[in-house]
Amino acid sequence: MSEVTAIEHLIASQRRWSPHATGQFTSLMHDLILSAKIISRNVNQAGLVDILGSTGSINVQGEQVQKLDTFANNTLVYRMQSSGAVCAVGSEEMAEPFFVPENEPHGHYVIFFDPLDGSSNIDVGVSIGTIFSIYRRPDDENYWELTPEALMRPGLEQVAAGYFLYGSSTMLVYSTGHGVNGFTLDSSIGEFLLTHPNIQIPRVGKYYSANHGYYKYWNEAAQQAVTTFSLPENRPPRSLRYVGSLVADFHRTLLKGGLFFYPEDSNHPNGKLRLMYEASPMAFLAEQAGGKATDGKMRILEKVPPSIHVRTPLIIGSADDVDQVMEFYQDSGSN
Ligand code: P6P
Repeated sequence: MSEVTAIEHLIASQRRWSPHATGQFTSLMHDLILSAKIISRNVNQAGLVDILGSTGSINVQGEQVQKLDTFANNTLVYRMQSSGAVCAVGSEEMAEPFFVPENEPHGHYVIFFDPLDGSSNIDVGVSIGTIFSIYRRPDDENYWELTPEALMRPGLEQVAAGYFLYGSSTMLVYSTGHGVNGFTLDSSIGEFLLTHPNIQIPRVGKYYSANHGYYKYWNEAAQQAVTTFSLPENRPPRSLRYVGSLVADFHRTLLKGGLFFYPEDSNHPNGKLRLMYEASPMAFLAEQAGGKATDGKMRILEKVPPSIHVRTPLIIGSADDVDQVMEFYQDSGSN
């Protein structure tokens, strides 16, 4: 297979699906990819320079902010602001979205990201990642009337979504609504090359992924649903795989099939994962790859967020596995 870079693949895709593209999205993706290469470099050197550990500050989520979290967020905000393709940026690390001043170069895209998902794994060398979700600016909003509320749109309206995975290799997996493609960073030339064209998630997988430590906090439907994977009556049990980084757990689910399961519990009544920059982008990818994503009551992509940091339960992965879990939610009447 000839070497195809991520930008070459994007331009070819636009020729087919978006012939009137202005180049703004290409510019955005170029600067997003550059940001990820910079973050990847620092993640891979983290053990060698004094960048491990916490800054000592607490973010809007009430979580310890790791030094790499701050670096990743600052890198992304700077590159997105200077791309000229973006009018607003929302981040897990920022209480409110950043709006590009009207007198600075700006474009019609809005981007939300979790700059370094899985940060609790940074110091122990486990895969972490950057998750992104891209919308077009609401057309009915004049630039000077852009407000955080105007940006709260359902995941169905995403124009693109994906993630960078900083693991055994650095990967980019994303979709613009025409299938899901994976690219692997070839550090010798500094390019992401197409390695996983047209990813399709198997209808049934070998694994399920959940934090069993919270079992006693789950409602009965969630407990029964997970038990059907761990203690099935008439077939071998599924293997449990749980990394604790959504990007790593979802990437395995996307490629190998299975179920990722983070339901609400008595400590997280609305779930733990954030809708705008974790669940929605992963749901966009899952559905583009033939999978499903729900909160136990409704399709993730149909949820209208009341605010940027709203949380949601997440049941995502192989279509048949998600359907099987939903049977327990429907039987229990908890949907
Ligand atoms: P728990 C990481 O902090 C994260 O936001 C996701 O990446 C991950 O899937 C989840 O939280 C892990 O949560 O409660 O199992 O540690």
